[in-house]
Amino acid sequence: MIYPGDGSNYCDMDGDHYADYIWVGPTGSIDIYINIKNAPHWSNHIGVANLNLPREGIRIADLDGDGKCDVSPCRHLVPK
Ligand SMILES: [Ca+2]
Ligand SMILES: [Ca+2]
Repeated sequence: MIYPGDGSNYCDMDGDHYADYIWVGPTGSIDIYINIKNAPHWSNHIGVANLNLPREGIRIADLDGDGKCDVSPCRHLVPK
């Protein structure tokens, strides 16, 4: 997966098959806006976590195959 430098990500977080919007801040804050199927509107902001990592070290993908995206810190990807 190629990680966009601006922190914008689209991935299905709740398993409804519609991509949700995930913002990863420069220091690893993660905010989710669920796709409410009423473009261009999104759900209210859901603050999830702050991983205290540069965003380059965070990947979002369905890692366990359950149909919902997962957030994975990858410290080895953080530039030194
Ligand atoms: Ca979704
Ligand atoms: Ca998953």
